[in-house]
Amino acid sequence: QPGDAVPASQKSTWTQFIKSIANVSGDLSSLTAPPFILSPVSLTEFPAYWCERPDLFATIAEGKTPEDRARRVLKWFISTLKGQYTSRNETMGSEKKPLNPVLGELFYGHWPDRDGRGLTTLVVEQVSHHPPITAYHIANPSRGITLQGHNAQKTSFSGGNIIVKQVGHATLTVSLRDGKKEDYLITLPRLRIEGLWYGSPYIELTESSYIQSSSGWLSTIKYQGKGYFSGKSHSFKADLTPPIGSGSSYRASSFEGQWNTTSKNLRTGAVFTDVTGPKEEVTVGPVDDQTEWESRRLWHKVAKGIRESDFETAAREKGRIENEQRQRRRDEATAGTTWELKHFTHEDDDPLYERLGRLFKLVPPTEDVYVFKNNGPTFEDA
Ligand code: CLR
Repeated sequence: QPGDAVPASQKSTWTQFIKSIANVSGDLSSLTAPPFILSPVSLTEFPAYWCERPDLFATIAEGKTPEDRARRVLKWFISTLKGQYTSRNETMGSEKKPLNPVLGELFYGHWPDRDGRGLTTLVVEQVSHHPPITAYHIANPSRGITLQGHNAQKTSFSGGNIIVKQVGHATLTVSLRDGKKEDYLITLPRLRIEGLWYGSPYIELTESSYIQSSSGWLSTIKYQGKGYFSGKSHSFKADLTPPIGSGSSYRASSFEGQWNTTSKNLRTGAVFTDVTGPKEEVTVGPVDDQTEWESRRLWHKVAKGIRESDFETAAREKGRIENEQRQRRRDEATAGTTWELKHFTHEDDDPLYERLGRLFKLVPPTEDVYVFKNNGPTFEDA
């Protein structure tokens, strides 16, 4: 039944919220949602999903050939999807509305070195508030692997579902033994948020995304949800294809399955991805040691309010943060200054994106980029 998962006292606000989504296109972040759908976690924490299987990230460097590495990048990428897109359903019962980060909000974390895989570090900064844009940098220096990217969303409403187009891209760089580098351009899938009427939203991925390597290997990933009569939810098929013009010495391979459970190599039947086992959440320093710009400290009282169903406190504290932000912007306007980013510099075009884009011609010719200043904190290897 419509509204089944909505607490009785919030049913009418939920209906109103759904209607307001239908009328607002572009940016949902500032819409006021009923309390039951609020998450105590800020969007600046989300880039951590990229590395919750740090071993898979680290072993990309162990690939012996361009094909081998491209396959490992694909395997790592597919293995992150469960965390990225279904973990809120698992921990909070449904997809929720994350806290809308403030400009300059920071999130730091790491995954400790274990069994020689090396330390992996994470630096996230909210680089724009309106529209919300989050930039991140993840690195495993001892393995020579770096992932960097930024994320924004364009939302629309269709057939009762929210459609989210992810704006932005990620690039992954692997340093090879001979001093050369191999680069990957990663584009992001489109999301469809279903189950809204029932008050229990969840994400399905649609259309396709790509992983384009400087070596010429290309992964094309097609996403599909449950069909009307058959098919399983969270399905994908990925084709890994050799460089154009490389002749018959290489052959393409295909992988198929569900990104939230397992998948296999279509030709050999061997297991490709298996995310049924535990993942490793990012390690974050205690709130008391954090600066006032760090996400968990900044949102501490709001998050506590949401967790304890004390929505009055949550709303009051959220209002306080938002007013403070508005005042800051006014002060900057009067002083004729602008907010300075701490860890990233914004550039209008991304030479790496352009170079990889030209190889395959699957993406628009240019996109902007947030370049990491290489000034992250020193992470204690716990
Ligand atoms: C952010 C980047 C991550 C992957 C990811 C997962 C879930 C997405 C989130 C991104 C962006 C914000 C998002 C969220 C799901 C719901 C939420 C689209 C793309 C919107 C703003 C909230 C809608 C409110 C309903 C749940 C009621 O790598």
